[in-house]
Amino acid sequence: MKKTWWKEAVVYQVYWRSFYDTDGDGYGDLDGVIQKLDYIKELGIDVIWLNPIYGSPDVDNGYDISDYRSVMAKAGTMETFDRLLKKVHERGMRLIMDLVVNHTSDQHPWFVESRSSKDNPKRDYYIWHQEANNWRSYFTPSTWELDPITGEYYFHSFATEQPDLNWANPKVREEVYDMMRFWLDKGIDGFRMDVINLLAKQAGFPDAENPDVISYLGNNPGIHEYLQEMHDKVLKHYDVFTVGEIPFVTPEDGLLYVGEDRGELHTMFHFEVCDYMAHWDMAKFKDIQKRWYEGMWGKGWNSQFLNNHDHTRLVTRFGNDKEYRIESAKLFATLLHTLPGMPYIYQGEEIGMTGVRFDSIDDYNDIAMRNKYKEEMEKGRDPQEVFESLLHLSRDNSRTPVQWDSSDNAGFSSGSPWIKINPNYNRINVAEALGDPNSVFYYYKKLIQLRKQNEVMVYGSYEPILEDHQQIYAYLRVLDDKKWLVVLNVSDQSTACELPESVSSGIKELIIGNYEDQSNGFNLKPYEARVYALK
Ligand code: TEU
Repeated sequence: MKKTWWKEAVVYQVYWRSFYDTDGDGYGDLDGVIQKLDYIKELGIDVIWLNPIYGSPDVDNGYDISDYRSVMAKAGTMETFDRLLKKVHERGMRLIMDLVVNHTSDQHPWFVESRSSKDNPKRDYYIWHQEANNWRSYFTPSTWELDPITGEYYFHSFATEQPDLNWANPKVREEVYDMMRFWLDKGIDGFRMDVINLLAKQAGFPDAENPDVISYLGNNPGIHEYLQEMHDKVLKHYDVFTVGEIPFVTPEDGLLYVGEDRGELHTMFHFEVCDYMAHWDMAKFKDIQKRWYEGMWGKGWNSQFLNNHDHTRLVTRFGNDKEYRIESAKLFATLLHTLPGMPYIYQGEEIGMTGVRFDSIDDYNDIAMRNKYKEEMEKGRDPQEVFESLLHLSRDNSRTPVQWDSSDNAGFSSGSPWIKINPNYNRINVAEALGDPNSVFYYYKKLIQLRKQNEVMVYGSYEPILEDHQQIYAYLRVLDDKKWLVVLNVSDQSTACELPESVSSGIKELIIGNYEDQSNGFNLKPYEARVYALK
């Protein structure tokens, strides 16, 4: 197994607009990230993933880019960014940026030109058809929008304000590669690549048998050639790290993107958990982990995340954010850091922040949710029923501002926050966590330290035990003479855990646990997590 710095790294995702506001406009900003770098360093983070900061009308919170070589005013200036990058490096951390090149904003000059006439030189920077097929987009009932200027339809995998770039056009590819060099030459350490497996489109755009299963948007012929060209023309010339956001794949497909001999990406996120497990499903989760381990281990590198800016906070979605918020937050932290693959921590996860539930659709900002609400309302459905059906998975659930302390606006902003703050900020906040040696924060910090001190957590094999148990998730991690046992009671009930004699007889010492007392043997308390070193 090739050992590398990035395989050993822990990544912290900064959704800057909800991180820390220094100018009182109600949005977080890059100066705010600078001011909190020591906090991130204290946690033990190696890599910061910064969500898009580029010029944008902000229809999809920065994922609709109108100027790839600028910083949107809400975030700051290019000078602020340069200072941020310098200070990240001064602290021995790395910074990766969000690369969003499947689509641009409809305000991007390329699109403004492309739509202006059928014979504009940039017409083929985007995808124009005379007829629409039956495909759905992520955010709208159709992937096609009729443009009145030329009477043709343009293609968009997401919102109508996010027209897809035409990657079949070599001029588009060269424009993107040139932009990537602009940021890499500034010294960034790599990219998180937004829906990077959508770049290639199905030849001929045939109607789908079932347009509601939108996997036709991804993994089409040509995608690997694009990524190998990107690697060959840009990425291999820099010491960088790349993680692809890759929905709709099996481990075998995934390996084609991150196989160590592929010359494409270093690692990836799949979405089998966060796009398809609305609630915790032990059997499904164990199956996912087993398939991805067996499919990729020793050939490619996987990533592990349980929430991000698109998926509601893990303690609300998979844990218990009421009676067992602390315990379940620590349990899932243990899971995240002891499974094979790179752990990604989403801002606020390290203090056990919970998913928010607002009272009205007007409190929600997310274009995905607002579009879906509108679409369902147009079918004549009951407004309250539609609203409630969208609450659990709304992306805004995890986008509320980081709760720094119990002062006004949770210490996030002196202005009016762009989105409401979770009302529980007075008891769940960073200041409280830093003042409590038993907080979720220090538990994450210890797990991260353990990863740095014990290669078995990174390079150890993954050997599940008690595979049919519905409450207990247990597995071994083995590297050379190091053997660790992870035992997790993913339930709100005390659960007896009968370990195989060959395992229980080998227990040497407790490495970390989320309860003080382990005196009741293997009758695990609600959401109890334990990691042991075995002889
Ligand atoms: O997300 C793509 C994607 O897979 C998400 O649509 C996710 O599956 C879905 O939102 C689950 O609710 C990326 C970005 O992370 C997202 O914020 C952007 O809106 C999207 O691409 C378009 O750029």
